[in-house]
Amino acid sequence: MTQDESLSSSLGKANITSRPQVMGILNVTPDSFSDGGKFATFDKALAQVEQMISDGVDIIDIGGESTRPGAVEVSEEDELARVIPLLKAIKAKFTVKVSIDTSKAAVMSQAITHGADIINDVRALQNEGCLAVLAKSKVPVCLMHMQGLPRSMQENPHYDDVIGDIKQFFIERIKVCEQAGINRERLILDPGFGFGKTLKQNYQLLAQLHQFSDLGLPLLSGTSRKSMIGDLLSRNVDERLAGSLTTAIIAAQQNASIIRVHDVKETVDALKVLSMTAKYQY
Ligand code: PT1
Repeated sequence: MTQDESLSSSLGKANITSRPQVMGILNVTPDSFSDGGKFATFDKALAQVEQMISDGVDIIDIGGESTRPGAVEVSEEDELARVIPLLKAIKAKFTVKVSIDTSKAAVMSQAITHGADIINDVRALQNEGCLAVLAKSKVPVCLMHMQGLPRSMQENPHYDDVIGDIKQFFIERIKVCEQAGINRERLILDPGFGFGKTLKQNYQLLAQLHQFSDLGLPLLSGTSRKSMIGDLLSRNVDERLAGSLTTAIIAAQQNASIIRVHDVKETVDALKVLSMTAKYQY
């Protein structure tokens, strides 16, 4: 492993000369917003994982509950049935890191038992029992900011100061985690693009992502194919690649450690070009 590779493979150390980790999205929800449920079946999901690995993915993010605007919650039983067998199969077949996108304590618990490398929670461990499950483990956890809940979060987002309010939320959640016995060193922060934010607020957050760096924790950025791109450009979900790559680069330039994307191959290429160029900037 080269020095750059070893740097970029350790969470939190990413900077503009060691490119961020690419997290590839694997939706196993029948209503997933941009794959239209294409990978809803088990074999297709595994084929998708294999493709993402050959495209250079660092982490596979498995989600069994859609959290896009308007989505409704799924039962624990359904979510477990979608996520756990797939996690087991991926762990048995590949060596890639796996993140589980869930807000349910029971899913977190079983995921950790079956080798999940990261827990990714859009509700930042605020649901019953989540803090306790994480406290018993050693896995890193992503705390995402959301205003409201998926079903209605886009109805009327409001902030006094979008950056300041989200930073305050992070400070409070970090404190709660530490008090529950989850070390600060395990935490990853995500401002939650599209989760109760207007178009303008999403772009303010993207432009000011570096403002969260002083919390001293790795940042995750997830903008891939979202409305903030589609609404700005008047593009359907399958026409948002250029916009998505641009947001990935903007996040990477501000030291994001993990970029969550649908288009792994294209994002890895873009980030390699950024990284090569950054070596010669001073
Ligand atoms: C995210 C994220 C996620 N996004 C993390 N996990 C989704 N850590 C699922 C739209 O505006 O950003 N970070 N898990 C997907 N959610 C959305 C939200 C999908 C908004 C689409 C939109 O189009």
